[in-house]
Amino acid sequence: MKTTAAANANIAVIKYWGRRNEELILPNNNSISFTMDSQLETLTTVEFSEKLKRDELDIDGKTATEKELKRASKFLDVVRKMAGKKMFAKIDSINTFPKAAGLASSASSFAAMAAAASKAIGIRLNEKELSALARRGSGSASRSIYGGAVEWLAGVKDDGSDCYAVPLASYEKWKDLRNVIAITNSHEKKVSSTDGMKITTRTSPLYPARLSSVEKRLAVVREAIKENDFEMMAPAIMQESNNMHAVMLDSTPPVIYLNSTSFKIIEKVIELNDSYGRPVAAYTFDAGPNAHIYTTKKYEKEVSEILEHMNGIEKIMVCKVGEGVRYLEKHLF
Ligand code: 2P0
Repeated sequence: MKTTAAANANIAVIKYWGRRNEELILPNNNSISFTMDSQLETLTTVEFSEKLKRDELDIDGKTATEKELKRASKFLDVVRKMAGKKMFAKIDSINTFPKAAGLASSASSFAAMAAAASKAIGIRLNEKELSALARRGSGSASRSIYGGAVEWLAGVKDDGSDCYAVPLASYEKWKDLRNVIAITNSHEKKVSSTDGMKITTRTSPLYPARLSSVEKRLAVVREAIKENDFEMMAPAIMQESNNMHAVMLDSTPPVIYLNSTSFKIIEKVIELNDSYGRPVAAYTFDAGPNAHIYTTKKYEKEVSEILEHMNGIEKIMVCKVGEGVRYLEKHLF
């Protein structure tokens, strides 16, 4: 059966950086994100067929590279094993935003692919099972199954059976939250997250300190999400981004994703918060130089205007919090 699913990217406020199991993609710590609205969306159609000799993948209207196809096939092998079937699949996937620009397209891609492929092959999964399946494609994809605020539980079991995401708050509860995104470089990143994480966990002397300090920030953000309190979580969001980029820089070779514009944006957000005497905005950066400035509806315009006056920014987008994975009637082929 041909099946189409849509999923949105998520932007973490407490980050996943480092795995305890590479093959099963089990992280070293819990992470928390907000799922974005459909400006950062992936649509994916999957159809399994006895007639195909291998998996076929098109991304954004073009035949995927061998590397992309290999990664998708490896993921589909997990789905085939779960279903006890051997058929190959035809997949079409489109993104509404640039691939691998640090906008977490692998999260929306594998969340959509997990939903479409599992249904297309005939297996029924609940949300936790779907989240655990999406995780096998890309760790952060486990979080894009749900809308609103989401926590991915690292779990403790070796087989990963307690490693999946759970919803923390609906998107209605956080409807006034905004992510003002400043694209400072839309080119594909040089070091993949997978490689960057390995370098950090193997070589950074500061990494163990990150793992012990992240628990405190997780607790603060969890509480703030429950209380719907932006000011409570804003300092923890910025500390968390700084901490992750600090252990990246502490690695050998250093893993550097931020550029000079990213640092200028950090300074501007600090100045803005100082001018109010309280945090009205919080920056966070993923494995890329693009800034995600979380703020509330009230300060969205002010944050955008500050960015509009800066050099080195290619594009500004304002995202709201969005919904989780969903199935669509209309197919891409
Ligand atoms: C996160 N990132 O929690 C962290 C923060 C980037 C920095 O999850 O396998 O997309 O390379 O596609 O899951 C990016 O890693 O990993 C990520 P790969 P993934 O959002």
